[in-house]
Amino acid sequence: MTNAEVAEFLTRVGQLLEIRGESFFKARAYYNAARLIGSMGEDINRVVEDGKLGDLPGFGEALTTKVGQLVKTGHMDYFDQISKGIPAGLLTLLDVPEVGPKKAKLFYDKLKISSVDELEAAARAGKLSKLAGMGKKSEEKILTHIEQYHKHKARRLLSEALPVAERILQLVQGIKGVKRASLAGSIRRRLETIGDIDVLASATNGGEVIDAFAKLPGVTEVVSSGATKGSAVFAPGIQCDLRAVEDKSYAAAQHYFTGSKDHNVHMRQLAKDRDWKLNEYGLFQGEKMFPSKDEEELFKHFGMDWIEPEMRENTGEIEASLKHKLPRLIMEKDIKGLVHIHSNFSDGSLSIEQVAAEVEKRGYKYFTLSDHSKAVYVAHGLDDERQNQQWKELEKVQKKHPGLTIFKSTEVDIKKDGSLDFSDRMMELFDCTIAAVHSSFTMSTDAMTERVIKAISHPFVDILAHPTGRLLLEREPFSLDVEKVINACVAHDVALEIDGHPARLDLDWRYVRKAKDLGAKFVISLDAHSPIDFDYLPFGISTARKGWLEAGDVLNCLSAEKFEKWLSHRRKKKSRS
Ligand code: DGT
Ligand code: CA
Ligand code: CA
Repeated sequence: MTNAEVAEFLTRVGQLLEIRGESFFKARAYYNAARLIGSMGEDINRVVEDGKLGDLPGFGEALTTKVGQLVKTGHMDYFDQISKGIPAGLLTLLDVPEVGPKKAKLFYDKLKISSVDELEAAARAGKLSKLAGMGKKSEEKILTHIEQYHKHKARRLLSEALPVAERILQLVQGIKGVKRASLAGSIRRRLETIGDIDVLASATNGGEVIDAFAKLPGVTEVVSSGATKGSAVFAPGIQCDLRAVEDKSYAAAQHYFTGSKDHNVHMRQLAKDRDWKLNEYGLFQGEKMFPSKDEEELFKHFGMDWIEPEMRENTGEIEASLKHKLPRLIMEKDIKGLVHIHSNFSDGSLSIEQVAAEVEKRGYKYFTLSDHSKAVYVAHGLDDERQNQQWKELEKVQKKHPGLTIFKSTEVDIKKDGSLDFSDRMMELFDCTIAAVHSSFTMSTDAMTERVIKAISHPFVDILAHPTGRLLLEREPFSLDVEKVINACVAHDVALEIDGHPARLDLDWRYVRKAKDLGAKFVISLDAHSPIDFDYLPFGISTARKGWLEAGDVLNCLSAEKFEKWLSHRRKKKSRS
């Protein structure tokens, strides 16, 4: 199990205890353990193997035994014990946004509700509003949240699905008779959310490969199993389709099953225009098959360059490939410095020294230390005094790391009226300011757009962070005229952030593409709060790649000197005006 999977499981244990009406303190031990394991840098399997589980803060003997069993076997007796007598459906209520264990328990105790459908029916019948602590407003809210739940329940974050997919791919590659195997579908295109995982394999014994697939470790349910196609659910509840093809069809099948569907439709039309036929078995002229050893050769038959999977969304990549004008997409190794890192001065878990060590260990040359400002009090945002303390500490750490440049930065809150959470005098003292909306999300489009543009127009704002405020599968973006905001960023030479946190990936790649065309600059950030967040870079990168970005579009591909020059250049220019 990954740290994230263990964390999710332990959160469930805590929620179950609360539903059972146990004391909150008991549940809290599991929530704390979940948070700790979910955010720590060490692999939990390693910690268990090394017998160090009991050394973790808050881990007494009982918790150590239970979590140890979970990590070793994927199973926890205690969970089975406490979930006895609780309908499985009751736990799914917790997947509805803002329905916590307390409310779930209330709905179950008073109305015997144990499924989302029953909850919806009760809300529609006006029964929820009559419960203690509920009202018409909260009932309406629940209905909106149920709508969201239906929309999202079938999908997973890329970050959740990708490790599972990579593990499955490895296992498939090990199945006897498999010659080649690869990921396909949305996961290969690195879409931000994944419906199901698609894997392709070539083999002469397709049926046997599918049989073996259905028996792989991690399979919790076999959905279907045939001669060329199998479907199974893998822990933690992600479905995977495996197709087995003959090796001579591998290139065409890989292309077909990677999609997107719209890209495929367009490619098939190109084939038709030439009186050819393209499908998952190959490219044909009459009965004759054009041999293609790999996708590159398949594209070559059309006079095209190979198209990166991330770009296959039918947004012009086919035309660009025909003209040999595809961009050279940015890669992880192009990134020279890390942007938007929190420390324990606000809501990060690492000290500035630990952040510096982490950044250096990973081979980057600089980072921006961007803690929250005071308005974000839940995140212990900094006022002037604490900001000054943070700077002092930063300078100490900077002296100890001469090879690293630490930029004095802030994630300054954009207040409701578009003003910023630091005075102009303070704003000027930062090397790099990142402005972001953290509250009052429900404003009209016009008001929100005006608010954000006012912030962008501030003479000392460098970067607009997570521009639309979305949380994937959880919170819709706020209502914003994104194109207007992009234009304002271009006009004021403010960079747009691609927040690499896999639950954000904000700016969305569809807008990234538009912003690039409008002449915007970007940073790819981590929005890191803990060591594990330093692994988020691939997600920011794939968002940038899906938006066709090249290294030259992204400011943190610059050397520390050039990045600094970009920042100071705007400071001089703006303080003069
Ligand atoms: P997902 O799973 O919803 O995140 O998205 P995909 O793109 O992985 O979709 P999926 O799993 O239904 O199908 C995998 C690929 O198979 C898809 O990207 C393209 C191809 N494909 C599926 N159905 C069709 C179809 O009706 N026509 C064409 N041309 N291709 C299809
Ligand atoms: Ca899929
Ligand atoms: Ca599929």
